[in-house]
Amino acid sequence: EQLMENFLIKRAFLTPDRTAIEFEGMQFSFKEVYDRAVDFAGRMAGQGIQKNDFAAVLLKNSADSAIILYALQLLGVKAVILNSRLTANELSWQVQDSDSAYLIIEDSFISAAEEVKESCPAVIVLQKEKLHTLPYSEAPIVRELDLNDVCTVMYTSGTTGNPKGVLQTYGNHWWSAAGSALNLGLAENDSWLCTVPLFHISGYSILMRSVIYGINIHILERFQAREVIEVIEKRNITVMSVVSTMLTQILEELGQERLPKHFRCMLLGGGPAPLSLLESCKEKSIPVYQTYGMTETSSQVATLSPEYSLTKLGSAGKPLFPAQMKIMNNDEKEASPGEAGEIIVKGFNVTIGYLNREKDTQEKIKNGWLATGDLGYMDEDGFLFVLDRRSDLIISGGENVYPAEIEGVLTAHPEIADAGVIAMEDKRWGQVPIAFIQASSKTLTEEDIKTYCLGRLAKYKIPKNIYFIEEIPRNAAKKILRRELRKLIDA
Ligand code: S0N
Ligand code: AMP
Ligand code: MG
Ligand code: MG
Ligand code: MG
Repeated sequence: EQLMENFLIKRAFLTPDRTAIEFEGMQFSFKEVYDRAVDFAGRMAGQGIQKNDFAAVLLKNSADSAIILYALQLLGVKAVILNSRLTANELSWQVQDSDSAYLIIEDSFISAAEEVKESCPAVIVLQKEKLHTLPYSEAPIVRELDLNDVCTVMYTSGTTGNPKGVLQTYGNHWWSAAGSALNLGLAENDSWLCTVPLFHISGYSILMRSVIYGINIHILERFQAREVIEVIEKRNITVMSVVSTMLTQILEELGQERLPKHFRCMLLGGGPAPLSLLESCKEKSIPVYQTYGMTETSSQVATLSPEYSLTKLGSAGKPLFPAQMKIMNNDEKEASPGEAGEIIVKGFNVTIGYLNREKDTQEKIKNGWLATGDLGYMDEDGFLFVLDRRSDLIISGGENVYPAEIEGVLTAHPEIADAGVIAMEDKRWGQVPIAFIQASSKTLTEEDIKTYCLGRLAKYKIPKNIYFIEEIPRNAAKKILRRELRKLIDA
């Protein structure tokens, strides 16, 4: 046991009057956030939610969504945070896999929730906008939390195609926030702009930093470059988290303008950063901090410190204070400087494993070291350079796309004998998936395939181009030869 006072309770006690959340012209102090979270907790308790239950949440970015997420922490409920870009099929799978007893939704997602309920009839759906009208019951608030307890579950897929629930404990979030502050620094007037989704750790980690540091989080429902620039200026934003797609749009929108002096940190993560983008930011004096992190590390695990942002351009920095990192070469030995290999990480921000997946957990985490599957090297000074993503992973605008998952859906089509998916470079999204199809009928068209995918795959996973070929190249072990597929389009 490692007990600590509930983060929100502690924060509301320490700095009750500081602004905690800004959203659509409204401001909430930590005291107000706490009071509202207690109220939401009471309404949810009235519906039977209890400590240690799993509750799935399907929410948009808003102040109330953030407060509901805090309310679940007050109740000691494990929040299974769903990606709202997914289809009902994909959501149902995660609700079932996590055995969530509750599904808390944004009212506008009601039709998806109804579909989820068809495959998970026992799940109790609670609509966000109606929560405050439900009967209030005095909720047993978890005043003291155990850092080893699971706080959140976020799903990521893998090479097998089936998503796995990553367990994030209170301790993971605590140490992630601490490590970030020890590197980026902390100022009392900090205000962190959150336009990344709260359903990703990129967004959720900002919520945790807000209560742990006592700083304001400015939430936008969606990303829009012009609005972002105005908010940074008018609301005195000092820090913002972005993926490359967002930063590219901010740069375009800025044109000859500059970001104000009070803006001190553009935290860039979620995927590779093109050097040209980093160079343009340098020209425009945008203080970019490249970071490397993942759902399994509860956000950043390495970040470039400010003093190296120019001399080590392109590096994702050094491991944060509470984390360790090594590169393992093909002989499973620690690589020498400059030598490429798999990035492995260890630390209090690293997940304890995958929900109900003992075997996957043991394969990925050995003696506390998590094998990321990503490739990189460290230079003589210990700076990390990420070379390539974990096996086959495609990153589109910060969303992960797994070829195996798409191939599974495609080959289930009666007129598709075999399918292979690879990435194609894309100006807006960085990468997008494209598919090669070995059809078993002569009448199957590109349109048929895209329509078929629509109900089964989130939009960002639907192959942008479809190529019909005679046969999908596979090796003796039946593994798809993606390099051969790539040659077909490069030719
Ligand atoms: C890039 C975003 C904002 C684009 O969304 P936008 O512009 O709002 O699109 P919509 O209006 O919703 O839709 C318009 C059309 O575009 C399609 N679409 C939307 N998103 C994508 C996409 N990503 N790829 C492909 N297509 C997309 C829609 O389907 C729609 O299509 P049509 O018109 O056909 O209907 C948005 O995608 C976004 O928010 N991306 C970022 C997600 C994110 O945060 N990822 C990071 C995940 N990783 C982590 O959390 C770990 C790393 C981490 O923690 C971190 C990351 C970044 C910064 C800091 C950290 C940290 O360590 O703290
Ligand atoms: P997710 O947990 O969905 O955010 O995915 C994390 C993955 O994004 C990592 O395992 C990497 O493959 C990739 N990634 C994150 N940061 C970087 C970076 N700085 N450079 C290249 N790839 C990155
Ligand atoms: Mg948009
Ligand atoms: Mg990702
Ligand atoms: Mg088939």
